Amino acid sequence: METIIVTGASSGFGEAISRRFLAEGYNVIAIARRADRLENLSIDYPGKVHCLAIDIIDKCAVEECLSNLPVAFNNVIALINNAGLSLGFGPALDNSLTDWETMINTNIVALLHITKHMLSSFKEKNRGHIINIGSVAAYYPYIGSNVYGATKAFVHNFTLNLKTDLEGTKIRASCISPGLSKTEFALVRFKGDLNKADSLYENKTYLTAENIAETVFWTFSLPENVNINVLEVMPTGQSFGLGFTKKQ
Ligand code: NDP
Ligand code: 8X3
Repeated sequence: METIIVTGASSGFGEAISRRFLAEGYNVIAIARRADRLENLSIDYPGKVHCLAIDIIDKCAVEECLSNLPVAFNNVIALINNAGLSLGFGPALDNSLTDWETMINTNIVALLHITKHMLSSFKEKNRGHIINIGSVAAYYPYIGSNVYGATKAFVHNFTLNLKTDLEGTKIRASCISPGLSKTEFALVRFKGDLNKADSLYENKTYLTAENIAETVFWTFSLPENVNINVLEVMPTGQSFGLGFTKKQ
């Protein structure tokens, strides 16, 4: 059965992307740390979801799990590198180095590790699609984006370089870069402060997880000779940057 790997499948975009592919009949390998959330997917689509409750920063766990996939899930035809996070919203001087390292390790290092692993199997089959979730923060700086924006600039640039190296193969590489979207992203960024998280969306239009799931599925479902390189997707009402003004 054709199988899609989705990282960060326990909430937000990743959960919606998983559900979108499951609704089309694909099997899904759902990766995230929160096992209970992944189990919900599995309950809704019995036999169609292989849950991997792991931290993607843990290279050994990733390697071990992806090298020993059950037969029903070993025909992987797409990898959706979606897991990621932003931590902190202050200017660079106020941010913690630990938070910066966590963002780099999750948004860049872990993404690279999983991609490298799957590339070998895609190369063997001369088939596969790597869809990386970037962000508009890669292109339009705003106060508090600093290292987060830089990690997403890496994701953007890596996707284009990967596509270059895949010339002559049938493997596709795409970067989908969303703007402001209502998921658990802000809650994580504000470290569980629901009021702050909610205030980010006040009086603003935002994308939904389902909007991005649809975009990802469309990118994937185009004929295999078509490669979407980069797609910027913003809510209609968003301008460039988050429009925050720092109090002097
Ligand atoms: P959510 O916080 O809702 O989802 C993030 C997902 O990533 C969760 O499933 C989380 O699972 C998983 N994750 C985070 N760290 C790890 C880890 N170390 N190991 C395994 N899984 C991990 O946010 P979004 O859905 O919004 O975010 C998805 C992606 O979209 C991210 O890359 C984000 O940067 C990007 N993005 C988000 C935008 C937005 O406005 N929401 C806009 C543009 C891009 P768990 O905690 O269970 O491990
Ligand atoms: C996050 C998108 O617009 O909140 O990746 O910076 S935005």
